[in-house]
Amino acid sequence: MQPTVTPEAIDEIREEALGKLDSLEDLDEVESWRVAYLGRKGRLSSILRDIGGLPQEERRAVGAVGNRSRSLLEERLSQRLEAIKSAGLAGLADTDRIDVTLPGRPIAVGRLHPTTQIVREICSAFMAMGFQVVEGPEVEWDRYNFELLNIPRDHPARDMWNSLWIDHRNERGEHNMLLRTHTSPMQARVMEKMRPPVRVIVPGKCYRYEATDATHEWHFYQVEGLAVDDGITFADLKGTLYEFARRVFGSDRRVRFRCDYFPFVEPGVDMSIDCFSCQGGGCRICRDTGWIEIMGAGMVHPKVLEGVGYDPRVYTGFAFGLGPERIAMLKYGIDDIRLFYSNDLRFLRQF
Ligand code: YSA
Repeated sequence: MQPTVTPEAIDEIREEALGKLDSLEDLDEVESWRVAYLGRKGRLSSILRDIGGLPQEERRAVGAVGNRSRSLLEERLSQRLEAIKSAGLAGLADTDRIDVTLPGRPIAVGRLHPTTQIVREICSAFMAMGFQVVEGPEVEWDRYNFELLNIPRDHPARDMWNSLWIDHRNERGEHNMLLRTHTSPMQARVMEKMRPPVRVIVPGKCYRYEATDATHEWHFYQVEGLAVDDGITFADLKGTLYEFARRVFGSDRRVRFRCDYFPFVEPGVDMSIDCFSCQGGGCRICRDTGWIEIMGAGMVHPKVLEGVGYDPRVYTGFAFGLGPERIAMLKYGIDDIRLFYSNDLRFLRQF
């Protein structure tokens, strides 16, 4: 087919394009105009492609008209773009302008949960005394949570730990998996893997099927401690726990040890700190005792040592399990443990 490109046709397209250019008002409209005339399939570009098909003698003259027209349209296009951009800025209301010298808006920064903070503080106090931190599973076998701790199936001592059982049974049809009720199962797990000397602390979450009140949650943290070696005595236990209390609470707070029963220690004790709220006088928080219990402890029972293959005639040890939330309550004067996990930012922001 004969090409229809003539200088007149080029002039017509150019004039049409120029005629529209001044009425374009924004960058989108300018872009559409560019595509319509100068784009790969635009009207001017398309017609100029036909120049190659013209006879030799016409090609040069028509080509010159075409190139001039393209250059002119490109030049006017960039002038129009500039005009629109500066008119746009001038037209902006003061509120739309960006003042790059203004200070940035502060980014809301999160913080560590108070339990995490106190767990770290407790771990640091024991690490400074030579303990190493280990962690273990929150879903535990009956064997570790009870049996290896000298609490056989159907032993009444199991009632001390109201348990949340998992629907998993052994070959005799008995439940054998639960959410750990304390961090003590890690005593057996650690001793199975390590030979003495052992000095570990185990922070982690525990779960109990029990009613909540100001000092009891159904899920809470514990930090377990275990030290086993030849020649460890009850004096080491007391010395370590007094030093811990001094580091966390300062030397002014009063500490009380009392005999207590745990099947996996002999002898067993609990340790309490004088109540922050009534200074020992008795109130709702301490249940009128003047003391708040923060941990159970004792000398590791020979049966527990035997159960993991340690010779109790050679090795002795002490262990303890403390409640970080109770320690935070005593340290910061928090009167209800349920505040820790109720997600109230007014409480959490204070730490
Ligand atoms: C005892 C002797 C050892 O050789 C080693 C560890 C232990 C502790 C034992 N395993 C235990 O769980 N004892 S306990 O039931 O008295 O809990 C220990 C601490 O956990 C308590 O003193 C308290 O601080 C915290 N605790 C217990 N139940 C809680 C709780 N904190 C919040 N809510 C609960 N429901």
